[in-house]
Amino acid sequence: MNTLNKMNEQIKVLISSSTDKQLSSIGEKILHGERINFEEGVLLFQKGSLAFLGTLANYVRESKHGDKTYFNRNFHIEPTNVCVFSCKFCSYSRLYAHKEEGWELSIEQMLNIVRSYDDKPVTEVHIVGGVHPKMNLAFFLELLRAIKAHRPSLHIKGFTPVELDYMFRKAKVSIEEGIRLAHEAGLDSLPGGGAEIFHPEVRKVICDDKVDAEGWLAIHRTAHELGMHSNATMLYGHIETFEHRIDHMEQLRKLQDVTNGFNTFIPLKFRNKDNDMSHVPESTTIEDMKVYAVSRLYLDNFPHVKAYWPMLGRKNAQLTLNFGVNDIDGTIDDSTKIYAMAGSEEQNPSLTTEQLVTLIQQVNRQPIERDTLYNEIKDYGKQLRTI
Ligand code: V47
Ligand code: SF4
Repeated sequence: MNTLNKMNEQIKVLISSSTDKQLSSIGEKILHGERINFEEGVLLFQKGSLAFLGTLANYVRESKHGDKTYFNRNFHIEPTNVCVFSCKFCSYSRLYAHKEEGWELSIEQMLNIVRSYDDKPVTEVHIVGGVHPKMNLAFFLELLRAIKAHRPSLHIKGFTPVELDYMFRKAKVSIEEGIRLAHEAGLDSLPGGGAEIFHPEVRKVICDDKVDAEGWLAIHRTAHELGMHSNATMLYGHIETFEHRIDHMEQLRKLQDVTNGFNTFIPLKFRNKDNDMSHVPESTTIEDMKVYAVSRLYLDNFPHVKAYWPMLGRKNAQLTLNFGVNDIDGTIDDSTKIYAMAGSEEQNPSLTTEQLVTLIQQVNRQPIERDTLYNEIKDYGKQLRTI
């Protein structure tokens, strides 16, 4: 009996032993590849045990990817931590009014970061930061062109709709025109940030002044229509309800049905250090695993679910690989400040390729180095070995 058939049998036992008819019926649907609806998504959060959710999510994960677990070699550039917005959960930014406390990198300084990777086999640069009025569309178009001129094969994944919406409005260009200009200058794809929780009840409290759900989705839709891919995140574990989480995923699932442009969904655990929401307790590891599992089950049209290990920590990232996750981000070679500053255990979030490969093999999965678009670069096999 192959592994999937074995799991299929296990799930049938799990379903038949469940005394909850609604959960059993959701389990049957998932086993038959049927889509679950809003109410069923909420019910999974309300009633699904860790074992129930984990078994189902792992079944979906292994049906889609087997043991394959992707990572890529990337580095980050954070142009500035000065920001005109004031998200309550943000430990990273310095308000524009106190800009002298923050940093601002020039194009030359950012190019120097790119140059410092000249002899390294990185495939992606991830550019994301605060929203600084001086760093406008023209500034970033110049940066994109300069990076591409220096290293044409480097995939540039950059700018959230928060940054893009601000720079497009300031430059008085439409979303379509703005994305087209950025794409022509070298922007290859969009990262998933800025989504937080789409529902206005939550946005009003935690990030009232930045782009709303409609704007976020419109920018990703436009990028997809122009042939670009993107990711989506969800900041969970603060004031949101189960309904808010499923509403967030529902909006993403609907857009993906139309464009098929999303690669990866990345749940981001809220960390409470040094921000205006420090009084809000952080989610438990059990809740974290449930969020990954329900994400895998609800977002049936997303190819990948990613755990961002610098935020979760290495051990918990390993655990997620049994709860629907098939990607654990990159070997990030720089000090990504946003999470260290928000209280992540990973104060120095850097893993060599060898360490990342071992991390994946230790939990009996198969590490695959990928590029941003999930083309496979190297298969390391399941065997734990020295490389
Ligand atoms: O949108 C900010 C989050 C995001 C906190 O696309 C926080 O591959 C937790 O989106 N606790 C930006 N999270 C980073 C991001 C991302 C990261 C890795 C990979 C990709 C990708 C995208 O960081 C923000 C916000 O949701 N964030 N503060 C905090 N205190
Ligand atoms: Fe600015 Fe982003 Fe921080 Fe919000 S999360 S304050 S938009 S840097």
